[in-house]
Formats: sequence, structure tokens, C-alpha cells
Amino acid sequence: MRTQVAIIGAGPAGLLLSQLLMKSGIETIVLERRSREYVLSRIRAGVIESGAVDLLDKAGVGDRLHREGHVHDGCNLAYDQQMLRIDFKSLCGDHVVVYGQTEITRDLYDAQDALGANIIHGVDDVEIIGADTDSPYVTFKHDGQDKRIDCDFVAGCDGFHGVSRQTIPDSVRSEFEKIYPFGWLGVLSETPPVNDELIYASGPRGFALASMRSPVLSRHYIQVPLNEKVENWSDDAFWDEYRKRLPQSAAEALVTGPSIEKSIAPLRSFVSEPMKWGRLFLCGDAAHIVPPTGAKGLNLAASDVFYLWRAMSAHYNDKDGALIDRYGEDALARVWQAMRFSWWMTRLMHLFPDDPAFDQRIPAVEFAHLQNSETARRNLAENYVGLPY
Ligand code: FAS
Ligand code: PHB
Repeated sequence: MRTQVAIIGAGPAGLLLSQLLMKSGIETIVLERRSREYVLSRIRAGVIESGAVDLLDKAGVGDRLHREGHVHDGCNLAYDQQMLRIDFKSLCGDHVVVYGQTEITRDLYDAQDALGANIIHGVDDVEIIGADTDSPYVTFKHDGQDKRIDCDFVAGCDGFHGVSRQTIPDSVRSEFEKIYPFGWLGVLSETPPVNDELIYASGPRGFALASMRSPVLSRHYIQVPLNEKVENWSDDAFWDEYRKRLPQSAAEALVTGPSIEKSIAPLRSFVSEPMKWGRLFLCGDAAHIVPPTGAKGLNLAASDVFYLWRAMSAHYNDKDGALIDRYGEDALARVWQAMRFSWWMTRLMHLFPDDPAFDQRIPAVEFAHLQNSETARRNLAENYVGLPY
């Protein structure tokens, strides 16, 4: 087989990149380890930056998002029962859209089907060969047969546990990592949200987040110790702890119900540089991971895809290679800004019981500064809705 761009991974980054490239007349083949059903079963992000919404519109997959997504002009921070609304609209004239990553992935699959995209599921032993040459190729196993795709470029969209990042030699790669001493226990329930906007709550028992997918589908998280096991948490135990961490108004509004999904995600900040090595380009979680506190993971995958789509369109359609050469620098500049914000929000809203007393004192001071300073609130708002591409 031969194509112009071989894409490893059919998560949001891989599918969105394939969709945008194909709409620009550039051939792709997407290789995915899992089945389509498995990819579509994952429950992940829920908050979409307006820049990512614009990109999904350019890809021709924004219609259902605009019909079923919910525009949020603000969010709420609750600190020791004090609520503070961050008014995105008045502070920075922007907003976010609440629409599940699962739905975005579904919309992308439908659009890729309509374009006749070549997405090969159930592949094994993917290897990227010759990325540092002018003629890279990808080998893999499918249906028990050895396969090969010759291509011009390889896009590594295969997430944190994929093979693409490992293809870049250790001598070339620099990794920056912070592991947080806790995880998020998340629950999805077919119950109404406790509030019409998100509530990030911090208090003596730890962090909680009240989110949603729709007026009848809610997403809830609590901070739990790193070694916690999801089987230790019955629904009743979760609701009881969650209610204790929410501000009183939200706790009183809470409608509980059976969990339809329950899982624990570890939290880390991680960046691997460079994001370009020869003809291999890393996109999304393959290159970086943020703690979900800032709702940046999926949104960073979108901005990486924007920079790579723009660069490849210039290469193929305008015979201009300048943007391809600087893809890594362009993407990393925005990645690191989101890294900083996600780290800052995580430190602000979570308990770090093993930290020195001074460090544990600072979040309350930060919160007081946010209450007293419109400038501080504007800085938070600008980062939360997403910095420009
Ligand atoms: P993905 O991991 O989504 O997709 C990578 C794809 O590559 C997968 O389909 C995988 O099967 C495939 N793959 C892997 N190795 C392969 C190989 N060797 N060959 C072929 N295919 C391979 N972000 C938020 O903003 N908010 C959240 O609340 C949030 N919650 C999360 C919860 C969890 C448990 C996880 C893991 C992540 C969460 N994220 C959240 C981040 C998440 O949304 C990611 O940022 C987003 O999925 C990134 O998309 P991709 O880069 O496409 O990576
Ligand atoms: C979610 O709804 O899953 C969600 C929302 C905001 C976050 C993290 C997760 O910061």
C-alpha cells in the first residue's frame, strides 16, 4: 500500500487530522489498534474550546455539536463553600461548548465514512521505519498478515501508550513529567446536572468536579489517593463523599442515580520534545498529557492537528515546506501554555497533604486574589476558554 500521510491512531487527533487532510485533497490511511466499537466506548473529555469548535466546523463535523452541545459562558470555583463564578463572556468575550469527546469521535467516524476514508482497525505490531529518511514506511500485522504502507509522512496520533513517541531515539527525545499524588474517580450518571455550569470544588476533604454532558447526563469526579481502586467505591459511597465536597447549594440540588460508567484516571503533566523528527509528527496524547483540571487534553490534540494540517496543506498544495519544518515549535508553544495552566489549576483546586505547610497555605490566598482581582479572573478565563492558535 502507498499513501501520502500514514496516521497511527483513530482517536480524536487521528480522525480529525485524516478528515482535514482528505478535505484538502491529501491521501491518508489510518491504523487503529482497537475496534471502532471500543474506540467509541471510551468516556473522556467534555469541555470543548471555541477554537476547537471552529476547527471541527472546518472539518465539516460541527453540525450535531452545534445542535446538541451547550454553550457555557462561565464556570464556577468553590473554595471552602465560597462560590466564585468566572464569567468568560464579560472577562474575555469567549465561551466553551460542553459536548462529549465520545460524540466528537462518533461525528468524525461518520464524516470519514462519507469521504470513503481508509481506516484499518484491529492492527498489531505497528512499526514506523525510516522516519529520518525521505522514504518512511509503516509495517503492521492485520488479520494475521504482514502489511506495509509506504508514505511521505507519518502522523503519530496513538496516544500516551502508543509506539510513535518511542520511535524517536532516546538521544533525541527530552521528556518532562510531573506525577500527581492522586487520581480522579469519575462517574457518569443519567441524572440532571447539579448546576447549569461546571463547578470545580476544593475543600478539606479534597477536590470534586460537577460536570455534565446534557440536561439528563451528568459527569462527576472526586480526587482519590493514587492507589485507590474503583471496586472500593459503591455508588452510594461515591455519592456520599461527592455530596460532602460540593458547595451546599449544589449538594442540595444533587440527584443521584446508578453509575453507567465509573473509572479512575491517574493525573500527570507530561511533554515529550521534539514533536517532529524527520518525517514523523506527534499529535495529541502521543506527545503530551495534562491533568484534566484545565479541560485541555482533547483541546490540545485539536490545536496540534490544526498546526499539522496547515503545514501539510502548505507543503502539498502551495509547495511551501516552511510550516512543516516548524511544526514542533508552533505546537509546543501552545502545549506549554496549556501545561502551565493545567498545572496551576490542579495545584489551586486539589489537596496536596504531603506538601510543606507554606505550599498548602497558598491555594486559599490564590482564591482570595481571584475574588478581589478582575485581572486574575480574566487570566483564568483566557486560559480556560483556550489561548489563540
Ligand atoms: P487517544 O488516546 O484518544 O487516541 C489514541 C488512539 O490510538 C486510541 O484509539 C488507541 O487505541 C490508538 N493506539 C494506541 N496505540 C496504538 C498502536 N500501537 N497502533 C495503532 N493504534 C494505536 N481530557 C479532557 O480534556 N478532559 C477529560 O475529562 C479527560 N478525561 C480523560 C480520561 C481518561 C481515562 C483518559 C485516558 C484521558 C482523558 N482526557 C481528558 C484526555 C483525553 O481526552 C485525550 O486528551 C484525548 O483522548 C487525546 O486524543 P488522542 O491524542 O487522539 O489520543
Ligand atoms: C468532563 O466533563 O469530563 C470534564 C470537564 C472539565 C474538566 C475535566 C473533565 O476540567
